[in-house]
Amino acid sequence: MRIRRYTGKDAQEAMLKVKMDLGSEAVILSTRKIKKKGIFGFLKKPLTEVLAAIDDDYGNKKNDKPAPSAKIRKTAGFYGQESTVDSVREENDRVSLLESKLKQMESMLNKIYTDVVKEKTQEQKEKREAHGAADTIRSEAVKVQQTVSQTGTDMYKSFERVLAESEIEPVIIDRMLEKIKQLVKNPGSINDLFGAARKILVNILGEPQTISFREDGKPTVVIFLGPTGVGKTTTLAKIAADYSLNHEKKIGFITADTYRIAAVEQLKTYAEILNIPISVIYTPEEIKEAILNYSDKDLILVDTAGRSHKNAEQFAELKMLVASAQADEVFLVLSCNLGRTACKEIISHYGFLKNYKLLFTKLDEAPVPGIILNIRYATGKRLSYTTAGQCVPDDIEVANVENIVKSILRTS
Ligand SMILES: Nc1nc2c(ncn2[C@@H]2O[C@H](COP(=O)(O)OP(=O)(O)O)[C@@H](O)[C@H]2O)c(=O)[nH]1
Ligand SMILES: [Mg+2]
Repeated sequence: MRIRRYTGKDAQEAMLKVKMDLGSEAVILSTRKIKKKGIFGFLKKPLTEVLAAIDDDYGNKKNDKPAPSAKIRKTAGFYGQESTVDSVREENDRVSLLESKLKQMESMLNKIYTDVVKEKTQEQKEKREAHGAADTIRSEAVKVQQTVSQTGTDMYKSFERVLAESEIEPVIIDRMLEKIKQLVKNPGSINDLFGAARKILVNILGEPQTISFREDGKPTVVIFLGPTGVGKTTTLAKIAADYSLNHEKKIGFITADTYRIAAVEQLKTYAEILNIPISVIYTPEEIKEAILNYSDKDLILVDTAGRSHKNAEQFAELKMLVASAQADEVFLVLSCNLGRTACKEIISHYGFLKNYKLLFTKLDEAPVPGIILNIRYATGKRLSYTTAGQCVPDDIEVANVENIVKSILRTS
């Protein structure tokens, strides 16, 4: 058995020394407080002295039960003959050790408590600050949202105004807005609306179609209908010039417009210039024979009088002519400078036509081409050509949907 004495500023420090020196199997025989020796010793804090022992054979006795771990043992019996005074002293030492441990624990607890309280206060402070910040962010977000929706509303209003100024029918504007809202969930700017509108308009206007030629070798008969003065005769001459000069088609003219002498003369002039034969018919029945006479032609273009759709007798005659002609293609010629109401009336009067293509003239005179969209939307009929000037043969083209859309949206 080895017995050693260890001192420390407190029991903990002395115990640590025991453990380091003798290992954890050491047995604590006693602990006590001691005053340092010397003149000033009494002024200093007392030290703790620990008396510890370890069995010398401990490491060799493999089969022995391991010694109990370091702990404070009642000293009586270990030291053999101990006096009662010693026992009391040891008891006092133990009490003071426990007291010091308790104090340590108390101060540790106090420290933990202070730390916890401090942390809690800090946490609460941070929470309050975070709440404050969240409130600020929330109110800012509400403001931004309001601004965005306000801007969004303004955006749609401005956009709607552009369409209305292009004289688009309100029903079409509503449908477009509906569709745009489906396509563009969060418009960043009015350009997003225009982008979507462009696609919708291109879709509504559809692919234009020109004359579809018969493939059975027989001439393709095309009849031009529409109100007076819209440009039927001029347009017919433009188309004839294109097909005869650029596509080498053999063409024949038939005119049913004998209402005005000048009208016949007008077409005759173009016929002479273009070297195209012309037949003048005075009754609807005559058209069959006139068509038969052109059986060697590729294309027969039939001009009609600008019958007023308001004059029932004149209009009945026009219907008879259409029925008699059995044309392969009917072009309803409308001028872009017609008003919206006039257009609606015309469309409803020409509703007797089974199939026809839309041909718009005077794009150059129309401040807005909304009529093209309105009529295409109302009738569902194909666009064909558009004309933009009096010049024969130049001022005609296959309807350019992209340009029409640009004009409607006033974008370049
Ligand atoms: N500005 C302009 N005038 C046109 C256009 N097409 C025809 N016109 C003119 O409109 C007037 C009537 O044309 P016309 O062919 O006689 O019409 P119709 O009565 O329907 O046969 C004429 O003075 C034409 O020169 C066009 O695209 N633009
Ligand atoms: Mg005419």
